[in-house]
Amino acid sequence: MPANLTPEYLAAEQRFKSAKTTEEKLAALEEMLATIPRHKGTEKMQADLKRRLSKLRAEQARRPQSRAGIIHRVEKEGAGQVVLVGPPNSGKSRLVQRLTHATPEVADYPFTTRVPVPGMMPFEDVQVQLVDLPPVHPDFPESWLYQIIRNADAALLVVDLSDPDLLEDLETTLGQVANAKVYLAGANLSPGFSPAAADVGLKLGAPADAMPSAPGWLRKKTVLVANKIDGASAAENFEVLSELYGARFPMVRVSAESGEGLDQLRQAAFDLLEVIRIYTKAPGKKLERTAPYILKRGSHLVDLAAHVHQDFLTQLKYARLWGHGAFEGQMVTRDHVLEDRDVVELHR
Ligand SMILES: Nc1nc2c(ncn2[C@@H]2O[C@H](COP(=O)(O)OP(=O)(O)OP(=O)(O)O)[C@@H](O)[C@H]2O)c(=O)[nH]1
Ligand SMILES: [Mg+2]
Repeated sequence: MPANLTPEYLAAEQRFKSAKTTEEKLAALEEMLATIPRHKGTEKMQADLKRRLSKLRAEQARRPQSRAGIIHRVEKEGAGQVVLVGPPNSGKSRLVQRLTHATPEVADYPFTTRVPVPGMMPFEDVQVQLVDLPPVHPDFPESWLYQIIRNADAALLVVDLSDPDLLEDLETTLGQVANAKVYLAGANLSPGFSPAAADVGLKLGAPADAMPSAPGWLRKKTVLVANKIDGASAAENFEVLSELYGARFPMVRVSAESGEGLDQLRQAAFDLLEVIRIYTKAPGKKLERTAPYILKRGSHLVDLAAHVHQDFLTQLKYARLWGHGAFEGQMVTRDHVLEDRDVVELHR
């Protein structure tokens, strides 16, 4: 079976080959594992990646930390990991404080946050992991910050609408992530991409063009979060911002302070992940939508089967489906494309 490796995977592999430090190797391997297509044809490769990862991690743990300084990383949890990226003082920590149970420090001066602070954001029946980060700015030149951004599933780019230097600060942030070969943009150009943000009526970024085509670049799906709409000159600044960046990013307007726009932000963060929630049911049992499996959008019945139990991969005969565009309990086969909130009864 052909492995059908994605451009993301190949770029990560390229970075692994040119990596010099253990940290760079680890980050590249993690990305390879995250982006390798999950099917039978890649099982050996997946296992091999995991082996190399655990060997490197062990090596790293044995080394004294003093020389390289402390490296931070954040294990993924829940339906997916969304990092908050932005200039100093834009309200990233306040947002994470409002949306999760985490308690990052919030202060009215820049460079408050020095380490990543993850928190789980409840959204309907799942949890999305938000990660508060230090500001993306030349004065905080820690390479682990960019590794965390590269490794995340998606990003919220948070700016301060009351900041007189809003545009300059935003460009500085974009320049910094570009140095790390990360291109933040709303739309994904891969075939079959269905614009997530359209679900919530967001203005969708036109497919942006500007990502350099040089090897090693990584596109990170991003929503531009215009924070502090309660602040001075916010309305005018938002106008300017949407004119300049509306084609590149879907945008949401929020106030972490008043809470305005936060529901839309929750929806946008979930949509960015491009996942679907699938519920299983045992034959003869009641239909309930609890404890969903999380799968990539576009997944097939067989992907769910593999998630539920390895045995189903070979033994699955058919399934019954309750959900979109199907009549109740319709029989479907391995190639059936699942949709968000489908309920599936597996038979072998
Ligand atoms: N008026 C107003 N103030 C806000 C809002 N969101 C955050 N702030 C204030 O802006 C300041 C900075 O907020 P933080 O959350 O610490 O900003 P940050 O982006 O985490 O800053 P760094 O950690 O330095 O990168 C604090 O004084 C917050 O209370 C908002 O929506 N409206
Ligand atoms: Mg902060």
